[in-house]
Amino acid sequence: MGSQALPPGPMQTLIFLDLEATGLPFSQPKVTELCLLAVHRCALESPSTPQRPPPTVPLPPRVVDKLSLCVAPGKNCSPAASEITGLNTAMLVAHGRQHFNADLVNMLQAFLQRQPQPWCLVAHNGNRYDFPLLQAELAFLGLTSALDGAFCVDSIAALKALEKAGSPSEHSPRKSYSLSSIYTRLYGQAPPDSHTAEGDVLALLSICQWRPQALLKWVDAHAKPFSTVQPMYGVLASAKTNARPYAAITSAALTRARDSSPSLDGGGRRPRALLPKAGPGPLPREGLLAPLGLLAFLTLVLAILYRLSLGTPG
Ligand code: DCM
Ligand code: MG
Repeated sequence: MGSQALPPGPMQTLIFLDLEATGLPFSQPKVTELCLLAVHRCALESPSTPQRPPPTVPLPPRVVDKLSLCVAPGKNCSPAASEITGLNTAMLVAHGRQHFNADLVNMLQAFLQRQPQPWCLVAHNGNRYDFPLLQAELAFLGLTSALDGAFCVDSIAALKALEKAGSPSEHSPRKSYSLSSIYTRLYGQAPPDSHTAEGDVLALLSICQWRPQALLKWVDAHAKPFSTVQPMYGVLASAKTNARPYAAITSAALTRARDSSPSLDGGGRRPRALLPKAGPGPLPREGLLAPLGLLAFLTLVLAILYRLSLGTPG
């Protein structure tokens, strides 16, 4: 699906998304927890639960679908990430959590398929964190197109636009648009359970319920195909050759990619090597083997010649 596709029309389902991970983008993070909360647009257009005016925190819609999972990341969490999320790799492994594997991708697809289309993923700072990180995890499995049916928006941009439209005089470029700052500004209290995937998703839903009609209008106008999101970091070229369109990911392909032998460190194969997007990295091991082999061979030849020369009379 290209970015030049026709406008998709009103988004039918908003899927609020939050990822916790091992660290910040420069450390090539891996996901430790994810939560998706699917809400039909009608729940935002005309709330079924009685809503009191701000600063009371809105009640979430009665009808939602929620998927929340912990994931063994396969690498260490940074101290800062562990501190704020309350998760660490040893704990996730001890609890038998599995890697971000093809089963998980299958589950994401099944979750999406239960929602009326078009779907729009909504994440706070999603353009810089959650969406590229999700793409990197998919690329790591060679399943780069798995979520290409979805659209996505960043709620930071949405809330900036909504606050600006609401009170242009109060708009300041230096205002904080972190999730907890917006939540506190709107509702006069800190969001509960910050930096847990579910807590952040519920807080995100709450701020999006502040001006639901305006939010939906903004989302419909700014939703972009998830396929246009670049992975946060690269994977080795061989992974890209495995990329298949969404519709073509057969259950057989998913089975091939599935973890077959969960191991102590959270289970499963290491599908792809990570490759930084920029900057010099270590030489691939295959590239060193040829010159090392040649060197060993020449050393052997020299040793044999030396022995022969010692054994030759005169
Ligand atoms: N993160 C981090 N250090 C911070 C803030 C965030 O390493 N100071 C990483 C770890 C979190 C992830 O970003 O799991 C997502 O952040 P958030 O919990 O705000 O969604
Ligand atoms: Mg979070």
